[in-house]
Amino acid sequence: MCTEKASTAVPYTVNGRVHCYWRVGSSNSFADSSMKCQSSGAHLATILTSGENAFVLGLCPTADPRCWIGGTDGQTKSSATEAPYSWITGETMSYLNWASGQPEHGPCGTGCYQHRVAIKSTDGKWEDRSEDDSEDAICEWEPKP
Ligand SMILES: [Ca+2]
Repeated sequence: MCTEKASTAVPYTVNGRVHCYWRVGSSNSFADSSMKCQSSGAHLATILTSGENAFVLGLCPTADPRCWIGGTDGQTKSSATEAPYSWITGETMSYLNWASGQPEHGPCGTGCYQHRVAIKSTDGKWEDRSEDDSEDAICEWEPKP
């Protein structure tokens, strides 16, 4: 079922329903990664449980420092405002797995602040990063029952 969206897609069951996940490689900005997922009818992965976090972590190669997931505070990089984080699907960010001291909103250069969420390949903890960072990304698709 999952491979109808991507040849490498693999299933994981969240709250009783199978979701499909795959990695988009070649390193892209958050926006480009998000568009790549959307072009397959998917979205950047949203993580609701520790089990789902561990599964997504398993798809992020340890050769990379981190992979994009679908968390954002909705601010652009020039904004110093720290807004509440949520998932791009509108799902509430209830399960949290921030790395120590994160999110700290950067900085990422002059007038640049971090507002997008990536999962660290080493330990599965989350960091906020600049929207322009080049990272692999994890897409998620929820098939209709
Ligand atoms: Ca950060």
